[in-house]
Formats: sequence, C-alpha cells, structure tokens
Amino acid sequence: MDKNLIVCENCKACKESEYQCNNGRCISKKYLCDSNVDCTEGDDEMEKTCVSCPKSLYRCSGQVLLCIQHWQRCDGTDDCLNGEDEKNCCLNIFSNQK
Ligand SMILES: [Ca+2]
Ligand SMILES: [Ca+2]
Repeated sequence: MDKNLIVCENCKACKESEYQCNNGRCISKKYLCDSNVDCTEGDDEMEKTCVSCPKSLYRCSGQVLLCIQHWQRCDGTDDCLNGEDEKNCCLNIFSNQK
C-alpha cells in the first residue's frame, strides 16, 4: 500500500513518528517505554503502552489486545475490532492531485 496518506496532519493527532500521550501531548516514539516518564500521566511507560505491542506496532484501543502495523491505520479497512484504526485519522488521499 503506497498511498499518500496523511494521518491527521490538520487535526490534533500526532505525527506517525510520535506517540500521543493521554493528555494530548506528542512525544517522539523513541521516548516510548524508555523508562523515563515523558507523558504527564506517565502513560508512555505504562503496561498498556509498553507490554501490549512492540514499539513498531500500533495498538488498537479497546479491551482486546490487538496490534496492527502502522500502515494499516487509515488504509480504508477496519483492522481493529471496533474499526478504531480508521476512526482517529483524518484521511487525506489527495484524490484531487494529479
Ligand atoms: Ca518515556
Ligand atoms: Ca485499517
């Protein structure tokens, strides 16, 4: 899949290389699970963040643990059980671009 997708460039989500803390702050993913608390609420070091999925994968929200590839976010197919991976992204497919 080599679409020109922009994940929420114009909304409040973070860049793909960033993790969004519970409080909305964006930190680089390299600070995830590095044993230093970078999010105000410490969620970048929490189990649900660190244990659940490898850093390279996106964790679906919801009660069932499910890890998907980042490119599976916003690819038009529901990969998370609740389709959440398609919800939190403002898709920008450049359909008007030549
Ligand atoms: Ca950290
Ligand atoms: Ca998807």
